[in-house]
Amino acid sequence: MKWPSLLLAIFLPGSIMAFDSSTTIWATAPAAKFYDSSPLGNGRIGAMVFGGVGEDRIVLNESTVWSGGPQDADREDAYKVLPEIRNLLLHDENRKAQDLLQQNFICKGPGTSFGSAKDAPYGCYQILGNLRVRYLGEQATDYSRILDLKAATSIVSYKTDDGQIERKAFVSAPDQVFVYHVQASKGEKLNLDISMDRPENATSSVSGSHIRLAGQLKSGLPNVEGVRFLGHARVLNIGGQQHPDGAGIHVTNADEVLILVAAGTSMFDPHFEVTCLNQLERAAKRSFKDLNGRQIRDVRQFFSRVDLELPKTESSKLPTVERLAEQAKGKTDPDLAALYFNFGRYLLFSSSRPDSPLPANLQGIWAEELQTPWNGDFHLDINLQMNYWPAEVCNLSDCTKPLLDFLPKLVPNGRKTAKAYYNARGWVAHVVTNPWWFTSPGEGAGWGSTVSGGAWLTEHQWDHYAFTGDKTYLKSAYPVMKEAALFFTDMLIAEPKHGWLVTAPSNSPENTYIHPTQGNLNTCMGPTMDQQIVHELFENTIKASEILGVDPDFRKELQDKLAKLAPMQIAPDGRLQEWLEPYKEAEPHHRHVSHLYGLYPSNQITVDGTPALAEAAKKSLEARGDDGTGWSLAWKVNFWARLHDGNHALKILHRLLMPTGVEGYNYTNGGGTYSNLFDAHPPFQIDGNFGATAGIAEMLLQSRDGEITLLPALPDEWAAKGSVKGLRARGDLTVEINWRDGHVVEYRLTGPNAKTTKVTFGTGREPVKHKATNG
Ligand code: FUC
Repeated sequence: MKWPSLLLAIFLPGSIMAFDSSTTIWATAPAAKFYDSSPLGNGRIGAMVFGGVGEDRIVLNESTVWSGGPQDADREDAYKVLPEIRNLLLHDENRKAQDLLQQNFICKGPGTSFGSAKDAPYGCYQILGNLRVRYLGEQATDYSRILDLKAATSIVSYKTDDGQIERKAFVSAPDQVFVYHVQASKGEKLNLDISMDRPENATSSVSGSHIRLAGQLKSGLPNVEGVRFLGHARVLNIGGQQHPDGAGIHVTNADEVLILVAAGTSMFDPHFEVTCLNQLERAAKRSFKDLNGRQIRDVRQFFSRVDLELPKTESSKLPTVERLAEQAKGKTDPDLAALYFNFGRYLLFSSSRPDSPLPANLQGIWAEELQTPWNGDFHLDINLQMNYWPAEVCNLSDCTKPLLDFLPKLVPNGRKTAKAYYNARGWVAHVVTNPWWFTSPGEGAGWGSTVSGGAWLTEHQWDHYAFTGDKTYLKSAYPVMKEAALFFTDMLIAEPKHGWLVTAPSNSPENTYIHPTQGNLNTCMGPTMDQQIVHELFENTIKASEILGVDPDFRKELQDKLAKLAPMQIAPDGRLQEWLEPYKEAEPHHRHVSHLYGLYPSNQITVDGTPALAEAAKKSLEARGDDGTGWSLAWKVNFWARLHDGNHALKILHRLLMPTGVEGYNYTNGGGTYSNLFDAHPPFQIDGNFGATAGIAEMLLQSRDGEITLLPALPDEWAAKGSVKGLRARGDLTVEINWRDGHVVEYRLTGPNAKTTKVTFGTGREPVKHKATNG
């Protein structure tokens, strides 16, 4: 049974914890590091609560705290070397082509500064600052720190010599402020010092009950103003006194303290300081009870859309970090997967709401650093897309809005880049982008010239339509898809052996092949992932033009070119080929598995539709191995789910849930999970959380046009008994499934339109074909 979240407020420290183990992250100590702390967010403001006893540090974020600025990074004359680059590729002179690319076909200027752009034009996502609450003279026993996902609230409680303290924190979407409330029980008094700080580029000032942390970041560009930002706190107390000074606000002898923090930047709001003040003043008029009630109601409308029940075991009663450790030792804990799944949904609606100014970045909205890893940007060769994989299937379709709104804004720069490098119509984005819509190739030819980054994003436009059936949306998205397709109609060339149409130049994201005579290289033509993405883009654009009844001539052109695209190939060793030629890869266990894009997220490869390709994909996957970085593991969960091998998918999920202490950069393996359930690339990167959340959904439900499969990859460990409610299938359907002993005992499809859907029971045990009418 589910415990109502209100019960959380009344448990006594020291008593047996009474909470729902699939919706609560529980620790018995304050966070020692950032990766232990509790993430909170409202889609724009993020907060990480450490819950320390002597000092509680709260790391504050705001999603538009970005250094850098709009840079002109296109080389206007790059297209002049394109014929020569292509000629070299057509004559198998790939090394010379890659050298020429590096000289003439990368971006102008420093590009991403190789991931260190804090003070450079590309910029990076950064921490807003720290809020610190120092508790004077506290001794704590029976300490507990929980993150209640259902209420999106962190609750810290402990006993003191004289009573009990309870602290609740959340970031309110309705009130647009971070709320931090401390309550002392009878007999206990609160003596606190409150301050704000940031390691650089900011000053903090105190006035009355207000603390302001204000600053400006570097744009890295001459004559361009860097983003200005503000964290503005207001302190309110019941009982006791406030004493402001230069360092902060000291509260003495209070019974209850409420700290509210508004935050904003100049990126999209020139009046952000006034906006913050207004938000603060409005929130300060409400009682904590009122703020809390509004928070719970708001979060419920997102959280309650899906409910997953997996078998609970003795492990469910343990603190989260111990659950991770026990499972790593082999203890069964299916309910931990449900918790991880719920946490992924939670992270999505906490970092990406319909009104978020930017999509969730590499760290969602939770950075501790000034120089975030990989600039905390939007990588387009897997990472940004993976962030949104769970959105549609997990019934958070509205949370895709920041991504879907961001995408058309890439188009103007993307057109310029398409002209400058390819003399092509339409638009293109390469491997990375930022809030200033960077679309040029990266500064390294090897990795920077992936040409399908923008096109991959358009898949999310189509999928949004496929899940919702929203034709108005499709109509608004179509011009972006069309122009992405237009780019490729100009950009594709015929390769010499078969006359197939291929992208050139490009690469298979970040992977290196061994050329038979020219050593290790990246640059090539027609890498399999590009071909699959272009295939899908053309197909989706064709379908969209038919549905909308527009562009018959262009549709015909796309149909012709679609038929001529290089197909997926099976290499002599039986694997799906990653490149146009059957090259070997330099790193057989490379984290990117780009050529299996056709298996997931696309469904060009399916177990029943294309069994030979599915078998080849399986061989590729086996060769890549079961290890990887966090997001790589998450992708593999989805692959094995699509191959209908639930036990293998679960094996990878367990690998991802291995506790890790590794914090340096690791490019090969070492992926795992920190004690707060954040994904470790390492370091922390949120895509793995989102990718695995999608993977868990994919184990339970898969859908294509007019067709759904229930329990396609149910692992033995989850088979005994379980249920899932509220998942979404393509075709505007909401799905409920109950199972026992690996078999569906009951299911229900609901949707607004009466239609017939082919339902397959895909446990792999007894596939049965059914027809179901909605209702
Ligand atoms: C790509 C990946 C890395 C990392 C970075 C943010 O470069 O290959 O593993 O995820 O993006």
